[in-house]
Amino acid sequence: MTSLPKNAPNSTMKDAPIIHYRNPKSGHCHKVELFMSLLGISYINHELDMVNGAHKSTDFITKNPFGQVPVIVDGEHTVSDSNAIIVYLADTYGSIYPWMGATPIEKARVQRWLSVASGELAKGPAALRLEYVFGANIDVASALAITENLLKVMEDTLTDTKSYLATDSLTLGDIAMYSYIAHAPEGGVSLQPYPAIRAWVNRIESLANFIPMASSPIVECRL
Ligand SMILES: N[C@@H](CCC(=O)N[C@@H](CS)C(=O)NCC(=O)O)C(=O)O
Repeated sequence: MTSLPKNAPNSTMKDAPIIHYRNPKSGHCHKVELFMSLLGISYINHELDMVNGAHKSTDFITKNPFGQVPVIVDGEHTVSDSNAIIVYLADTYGSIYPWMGATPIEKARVQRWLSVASGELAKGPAALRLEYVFGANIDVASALAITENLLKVMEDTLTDTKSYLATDSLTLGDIAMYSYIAHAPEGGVSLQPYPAIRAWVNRIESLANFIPMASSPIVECRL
């Protein structure tokens, strides 16, 4: 098992646990939960009954007007959007470890992967999985094309750096990308042709305090 990066705390004292509003099969939520676990923050998962529209209830809309999970409530602060949440957590509980990168160019590289996570990752592998796991209607041809290009870029990046996406150590860029890439086979996307990506997935899964996302059935490969 790999240790947490140097300077990252493995336990953080808090007065009260963070409340995490989530769906257990959401990679956006897993991203948040994984990061809270890596940081050793105490939190409680609150499962939203999304099948019956709990995420569109008046109460939940006051927490996130977009009616989406994840949302966290940390004392007086309510934060929504998975990338916004991990940035908040890193700044609040991440000690002096450079989760967002240490230099201007590193910060730019980390931010780029956060953008990829809400762009290509969401429109590609996450959308393909959404179709199979939740029965969503998506543009499959577009999602497959985006996914193929994304995996090639990631494979080339990780082949060059041989470790992590943005810098030579773990950053929020990796946390933001991990869940939907690791679970891409649930959307019919095989990671077999991508050895550097598979090694990166294993590297993250070897971190102390790593927690997995609930698995869904692996379906026939379409990419
Ligand atoms: N940009 C948001 C996207 C979150 C998102 O798409 N959440 C999905 C679950 S994975 C959701 O709540 N969907 C319900 C809806 O959009 O009505 C984030 O990163 O948190």
